[in-house]
Amino acid sequence: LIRRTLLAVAAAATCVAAFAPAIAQAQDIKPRIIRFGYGLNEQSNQGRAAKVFVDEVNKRSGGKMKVRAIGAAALGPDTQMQQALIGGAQEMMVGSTATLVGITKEMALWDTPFLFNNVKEADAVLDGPIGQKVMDKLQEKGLVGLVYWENGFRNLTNSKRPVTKMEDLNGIKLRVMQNNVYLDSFKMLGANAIPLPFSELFSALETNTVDGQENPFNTVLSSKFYEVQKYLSITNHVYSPWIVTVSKKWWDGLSKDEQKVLRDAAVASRDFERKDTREEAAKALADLKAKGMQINELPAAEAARMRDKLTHVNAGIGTQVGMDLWNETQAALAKLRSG
Ligand code: TF8
Repeated sequence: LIRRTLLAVAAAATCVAAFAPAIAQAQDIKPRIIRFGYGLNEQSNQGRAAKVFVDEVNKRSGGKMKVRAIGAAALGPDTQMQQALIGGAQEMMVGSTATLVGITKEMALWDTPFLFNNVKEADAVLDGPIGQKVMDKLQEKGLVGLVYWENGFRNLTNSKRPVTKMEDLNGIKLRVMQNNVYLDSFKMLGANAIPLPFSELFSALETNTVDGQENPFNTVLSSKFYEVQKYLSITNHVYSPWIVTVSKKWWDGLSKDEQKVLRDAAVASRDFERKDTREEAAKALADLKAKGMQINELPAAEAARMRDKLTHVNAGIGTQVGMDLWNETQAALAKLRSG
């Protein structure tokens, strides 16, 4: 009897082992085509991370879920893609949080000048409860946020003159993102701020429709702005996140397993993207110099003057995002800074 039981147990074990792969494959995953739009070109940090997302989704879904990454704003600028996601005409995208402010006002939190002192603070807040809370606000508007990628600290370029003090911005036609905080901030500094979608920026610079723009070093490099901009002034005036979003209409029709594939792949893409972006940013200044850009830092006193001036927009941001969220963020940062 004992022998028979043992045999049965052994047989059962073999059975389980034999069926284990079948069980894993029995995840509820259907063949899916996912259009994933983005605004920069394929050779940018955004493009490289999009490729990682494609591979991760492929791997994690056993090849059933196929992401078509479509860059260079071929599906439209950020704001147009956001509407396509909300309406269910496009599945996914990555873009600036700043262009989402018109849809979800809490996103303006990330536009606060000098909010983060370094990327460690940015990661902690974006990946923590505050970042999640802001991301969850998208759901009421028909979007599901998955992760934040790093766009990076923004710096100023223009074709007129080195900006070494606030007054140098007077009369400079400066393209800003389509967002009231950016508009107010640069008006406050004396620039002639003009909102434009990113997809129109290169030609606007080339034709002198605008004189300058502000973006992280990585983008100045990958979008070849050095071809049409002579001066780069290191201002680090704000840390800019990107956010990976999904059409809620489409997301709600996915199985739990399919949603998990996308979530896990998004996290993997984020970890790659931040590392890649930081490595590129560390070398970018030397590259931009080699391309002929004239680079200047701001004297500490002038940087402080600009910073002071910019803090005038903070009260408005607090009201816009809600004082609870604003205070919670300030408290979280104070805690991070106290070590
Ligand atoms: C900008 C942003 C861009 C994003 C991107 C196209 O200046 O920094 O990186 O909008 O999604 O518009």
